Amino acid sequence: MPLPVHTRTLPSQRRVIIDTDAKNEADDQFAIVHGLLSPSLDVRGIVAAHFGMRPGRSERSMLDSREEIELLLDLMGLTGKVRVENGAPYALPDELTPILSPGADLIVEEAMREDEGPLYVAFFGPLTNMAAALLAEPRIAERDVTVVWIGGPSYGPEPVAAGRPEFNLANDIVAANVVFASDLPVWQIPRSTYVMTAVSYAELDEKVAPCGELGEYLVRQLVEWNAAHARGPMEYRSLGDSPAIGVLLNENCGRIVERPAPTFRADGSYDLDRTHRPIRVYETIDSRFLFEDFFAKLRQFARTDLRSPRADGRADSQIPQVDGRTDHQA
Ligand SMILES: [Ca+2]
Repeated sequence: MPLPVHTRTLPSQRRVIIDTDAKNEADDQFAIVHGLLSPSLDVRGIVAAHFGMRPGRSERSMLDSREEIELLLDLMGLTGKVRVENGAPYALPDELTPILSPGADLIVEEAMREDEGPLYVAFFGPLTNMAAALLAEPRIAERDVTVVWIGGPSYGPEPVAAGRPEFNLANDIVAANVVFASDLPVWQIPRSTYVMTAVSYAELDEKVAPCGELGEYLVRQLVEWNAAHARGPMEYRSLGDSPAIGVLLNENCGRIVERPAPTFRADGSYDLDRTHRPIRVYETIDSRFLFEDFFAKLRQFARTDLRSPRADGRADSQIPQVDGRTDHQA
C-alpha cells in the first residue's frame, strides 16, 4: 500500500497564510483543502475574505467565507486545529486607510516573526487584507514576505470588457494598487492563466466524489453552484484558485515572466505607463501536476480517514503539519 501523504516527514516546509473569499463560488474550497493536505506547506492560518457587496451577493460575504472555511475544517476533522481569522468586511476606502481586522493582524504577526524564514500569503480573492496589513505596519515591506495572488486581467492584447473587470481585482482595486506599488514580491496568476483549470463533472465524479464526506461535498457544492448560476449547458468548472497552491508546491508550475508591476485603472484595466518594481507573472499553469497532486492527496486522505475512526464516529485525520501546531490554535 502506498505511504499516505500524511505520514511523510519533509525536511522543511513553506510558511503559508491562506486568505480566501471561500463562499464566492465553488473553487476556493478545492484550493483550501489542497493546501491543508500538502505536507510541504505549513499553513499558519486561514483568513476569511469579503467578495464585494454588489447586487445579488450577500452583504455579509466575509462571514459567509468564514462559515465555509469552518465547514471544510469540520469535514477534514481539523476544527480548532487551524487558526481562522476574519478579514475586512469590505474593500478599502482609499490607499491610505487600513481596515483593521484579526485577519490583517495575523498577516502582520506572521510577517514580523523573527527567525522563521520566508512567509507566503496566498490570496484567492481580493488583496484587501494584505493592503490593510501593509498600511497598518509598513515594515512588512522589508520582511521576507511574498504575495501570491489569483487576480487581474490578461496582459494580452484583449481589452477588459466594459463593466466586466476581473472579479478579484474588482472587489478591491484600491488594495491591489497598494500592494502592486509596494516593495513586496508578488507572484500574480492573472485571469487568462487561472481559467485554464477546468475540470469536468465526469472527472470529479470519478476522482473526487468517492473520497468520503469531504469529496462528496466538494463536488456537490460545485454542481449546485453551476445549477444556480451557469448560463446554458455546463458540465465543468474552472478551479481557478488552485494555481495559488500549485505555485507554492512547485514554483515552476507554470511559465514565468517578470514584468513591471502595473497600476490598475478604475475600470479594472492595466495602466502600463505607471509601473513599479518587477513582479512575477505566471502565463501558464501546469494543470496536470496541480490536479493529479490534488486528486492523489484527497484519495490518500480519504483512505486514512476511513482507517482511523474516532469515538464520535467521524474519522480522525492525522495531519502532522497541522496537529503539531497547538500554539496556533484558534
Ligand atoms: Ca476565490
